[in-house]
Amino acid sequence: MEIQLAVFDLDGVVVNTDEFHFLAWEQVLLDKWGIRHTRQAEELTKGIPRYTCMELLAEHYHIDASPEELRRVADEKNLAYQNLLRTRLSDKQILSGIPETLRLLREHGIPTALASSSHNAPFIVEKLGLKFDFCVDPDSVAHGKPAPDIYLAAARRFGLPPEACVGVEDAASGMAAIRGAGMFCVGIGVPAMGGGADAAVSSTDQLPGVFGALLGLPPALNWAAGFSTALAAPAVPTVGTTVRRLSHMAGFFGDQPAVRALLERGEDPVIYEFHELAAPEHPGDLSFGITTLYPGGIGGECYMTKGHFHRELDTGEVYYTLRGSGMMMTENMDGVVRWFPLSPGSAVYAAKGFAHRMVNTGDEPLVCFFAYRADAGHDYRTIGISGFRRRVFRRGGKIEIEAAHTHTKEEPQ
Ligand code: PAN
Ligand code: ZN
Repeated sequence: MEIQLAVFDLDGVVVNTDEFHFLAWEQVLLDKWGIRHTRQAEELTKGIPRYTCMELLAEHYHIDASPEELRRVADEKNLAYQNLLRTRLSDKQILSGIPETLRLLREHGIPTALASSSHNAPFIVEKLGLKFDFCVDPDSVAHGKPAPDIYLAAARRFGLPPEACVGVEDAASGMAAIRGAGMFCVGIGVPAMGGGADAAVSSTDQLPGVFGALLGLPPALNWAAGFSTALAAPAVPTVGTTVRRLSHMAGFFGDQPAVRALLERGEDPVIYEFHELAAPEHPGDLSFGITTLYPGGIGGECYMTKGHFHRELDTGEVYYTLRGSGMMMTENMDGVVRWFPLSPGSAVYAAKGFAHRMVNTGDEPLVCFFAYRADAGHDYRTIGISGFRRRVFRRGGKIEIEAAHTHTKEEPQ
């Protein structure tokens, strides 16, 4: 799909004011009926309009009150909630990944709308300085969620068909509203895992990645949030990022005049970058990360990683391709050459004893996840001196693998 509008629910998607709702109910239930509100009972109220909440709580706590009285107390709860919003709302309530998501959409000229059933929504976003292009007035639509009305109203405001819009929700009723409207549904959390969403994520910090993919951008990985580890040490995993430009690997490409010409012109393109968990260098640990190798070539030779043997020669490595197309070129000390295609969804095993390098033969970034024994170490020298026995070219859209003239060892018989 080509995304033209992003529509967000508020609570649980953009902000989390659950604690304020809890405190407000706690206060009115105690003042009015001397009831001690529990977290368990609060669960009944999530994502539900306040009068219905009050009815559910009255049933739960066996409250004997007239419908009018219940409505009055529900209104009092709302006043208590608004008071908390006025006095205690801060950046802390903004969910992680939201500012980045809104910035990303703004940078790409995609308008944003808020589709919240809450009348407090405009106040909340205004106070937090969050910018949305439009906020649907819940009173302007005939039916609340799970009816699609509020999402359809957002699309109509921008004159867009629902198929060009993406909706984001954390509750089942909201996801039903998005799907009913015919929009692409991004679901957050457990309710989204049941198959009700077109894209399901476990938390909002994955939203920049989802929208990045919808915008056709290469995966931008949030390493701090993307690694879940239970390492003994370091307790907090550190992630190392390495960027290799042409100047870091000038001698690796066959066409040396072309390399020199580029560098002399002041052009020093990024060839690849990788992010890796700094796991303890212990044989029982695994190091893992992601490499992004950009598309391009020097004198027809495709961009590639430097490539290396592992210092502990007897250690293998797994590569899993997430995006792009290319190949894994490998060779061992005896000159046995093996190469494997890399395409999304395929896993490649670089066997122990084989030097390995990624080569991007396509038009988009080649992104691979890798994992290897954390104490394996990297020996760039051995293969760096002799060079790989094969070079990969792309000429006129055709991929050609050639024996390297510059290779200093004898070809195998
Ligand atoms: C990978 C590579 C990464 C970068 O993590 O280190 O793709 O390639 P070079 O190390 O050849 O520059 C790996 O194979 N680790 O063992
Ligand atoms: Zn390796």
